Amino acid sequence: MLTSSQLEEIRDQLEASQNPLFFYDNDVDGLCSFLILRRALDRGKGVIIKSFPDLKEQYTKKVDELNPDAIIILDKADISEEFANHAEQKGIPILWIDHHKTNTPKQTVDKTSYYTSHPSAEPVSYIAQKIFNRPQDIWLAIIGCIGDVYMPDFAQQFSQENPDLLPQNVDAFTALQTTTIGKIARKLNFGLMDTTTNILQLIRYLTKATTPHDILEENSRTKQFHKRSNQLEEFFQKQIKKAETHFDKNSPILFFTYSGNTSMSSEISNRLAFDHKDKIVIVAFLRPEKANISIRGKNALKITKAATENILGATGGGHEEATGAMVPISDFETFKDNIKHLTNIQNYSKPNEISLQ
Ligand SMILES: [Mn+2]
Repeated sequence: MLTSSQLEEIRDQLEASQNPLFFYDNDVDGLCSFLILRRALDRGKGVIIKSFPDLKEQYTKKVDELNPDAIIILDKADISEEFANHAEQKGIPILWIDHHKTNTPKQTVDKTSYYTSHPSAEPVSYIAQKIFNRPQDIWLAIIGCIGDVYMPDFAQQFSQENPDLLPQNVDAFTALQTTTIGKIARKLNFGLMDTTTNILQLIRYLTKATTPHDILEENSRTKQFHKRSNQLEEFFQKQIKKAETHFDKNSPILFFTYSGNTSMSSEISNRLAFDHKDKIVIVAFLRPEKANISIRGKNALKITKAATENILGATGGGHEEATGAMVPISDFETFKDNIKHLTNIQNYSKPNEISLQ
């Protein structure tokens, strides 16, 4: 975790900015980090980062358009050299707060004010909450943390006061899959898979919301959010059912592929990993061009690296037991073969019996 003096430095940089522009990752941890800082400062604009794996050059247009006096990047492992150079040329400082291992070259990182909680890797919504410590934002930090499968220290008191939302003494994984806070975290992830107009409406609402109940409440301003998240929840449940019926119970690896309009490999793999704690879970969303893959379980990061290193154009990374990867569809069979051959890492005695479905 960051030290208290690092948190103070961050707070000073944020408070010095009159017109901050936030770029944040396209998930509930990124979203909650942004909301916590935006609410504390009561100023600034936010842009969701949809490029992967890094914050790409295309976002310099937003910088030109909004002309901020500071750029804040939240929950993104990498930024492109072009983006960093553009900000440098315009004299705009970049404050970058993250919790992943970065692959960004040092010379680019050095153009920013970079703070990471890696390797302990507390989520960015946890860091954000620790910067201003506003009690009225604790619930947002808890949603962001549980969305990233992390139980923050301030959750205990929240649980005592709100056992209906987060029962006491559950671990983060259980909280994500079985509690109301976990349900809200997933709903927000689904809510972010919508059109820009609808997402903006959701974020405007969340900027003013005061409790988790405001998110659960159906009213004219949450109508579209509920419609979208319910629709995706239904798709999600269908995929879980399908995975369970296809799953070979003797295989140490649960391998599941699906397609459709929406990629939700992270959500699907989290649920499958929760229901099969002794397995490696690999979930791939197949697009015409590429596969979006989530891997969960012991050594997920090692598996991800080893399964993508000989594939040109493949990317992958994340945390020890939860990663994401992208593989060109033309190499998806190679990826599968790589997984089959990764038996040394896992110490499986019968490598040839691993069947991928
Ligand atoms: Mn994230």
